[in-house]
Amino acid sequence: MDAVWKAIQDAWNGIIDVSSKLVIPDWGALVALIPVALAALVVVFLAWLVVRYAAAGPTRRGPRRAAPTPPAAVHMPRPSFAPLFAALGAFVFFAGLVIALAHYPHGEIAFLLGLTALTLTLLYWLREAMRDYDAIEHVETLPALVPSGPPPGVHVPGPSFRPLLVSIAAAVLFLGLVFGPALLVAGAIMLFVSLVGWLRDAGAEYRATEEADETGHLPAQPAPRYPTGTLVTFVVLLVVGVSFTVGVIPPTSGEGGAGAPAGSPAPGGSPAPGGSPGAESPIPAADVTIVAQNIAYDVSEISVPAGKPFTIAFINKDAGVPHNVAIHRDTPTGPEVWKGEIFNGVATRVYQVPALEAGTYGFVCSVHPNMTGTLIAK
Ligand SMILES: [Cu+2]
Repeated sequence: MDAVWKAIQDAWNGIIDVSSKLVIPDWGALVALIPVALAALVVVFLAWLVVRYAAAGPTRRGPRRAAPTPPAAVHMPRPSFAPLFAALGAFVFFAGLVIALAHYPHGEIAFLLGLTALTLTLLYWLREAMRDYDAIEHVETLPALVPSGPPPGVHVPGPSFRPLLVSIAAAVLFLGLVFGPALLVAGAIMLFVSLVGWLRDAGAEYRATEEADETGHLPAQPAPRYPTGTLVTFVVLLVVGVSFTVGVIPPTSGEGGAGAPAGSPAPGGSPAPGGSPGAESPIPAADVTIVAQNIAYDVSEISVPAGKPFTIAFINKDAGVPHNVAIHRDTPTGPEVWKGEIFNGVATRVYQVPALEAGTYGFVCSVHPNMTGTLIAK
């Protein structure tokens, strides 16, 4: 009788299992199907287009267009395969580069072949262009296209180096965002200097325009002096910023006085020299390692040394799901002793945990109370 009951239960569980797959879709798999669906959509659209085009009557195809004739004095290059060849050459070049990098250090031949192909196609284009050039009827004068000045009543600001200076400053500022605070500060000072200068220029220009309202005469803006002083200042700032960023100044074993503000950019700017080979390892060195996957820890019990600080390498393998490790007295529901930072997967943190008295603790995810384990300090 029990066996029959068991069979019925199994069958029912099977039905639930299958229906749950229909009711609760696997979103990951569905998302992965989106490109396929898009490709199918494109194919259907193209097929529809071909059918419609084939069915369209001749009148709907538009009148035949006359071959374009360029206006006088305009030279059109003759049709040429050179751009197509050059594109192919560029493709071969980049393919060679990729292959060479993939087989480093043995793939130079692919790179050289690609380079040769690109060079040959570009030379072919050059020859075509020179033939074109030789075929041109040379004209001595070109029509004047550039007007000598603005129309009357229109004021045009004078030439200025300010936009160039502001661009340089902004570039340094953005480099600072990437490489560290020293360059950021240099860029900010540069930006401030160039913007204040621009403001001054604009003020002077505005006053001149106002004066012109009364005198009826607006003097042309003089050509600006070369901003030698500003550029020298920029170079000095850039050199100082770069030196701080790469750690040239202050000397690493230098006096403590200058170390505090400058110490921070140096480690951020360049990775620790000794750490690069070991840093590749996916599991960082720590006293204990805990993995979270599918909203569960991989261990149910861990042991740590009592009475001294220790480290937990916590690997969150659930993409986009927040987890952490918190330590509670006695059991996972006891009073909280210590709480690690909550962070989204996939990511790894090494927690620095302060010393615990010997005894039994529970560890738990602050986000998912069902993720628990036992921690023994001894
Ligand atoms: Cu969790």
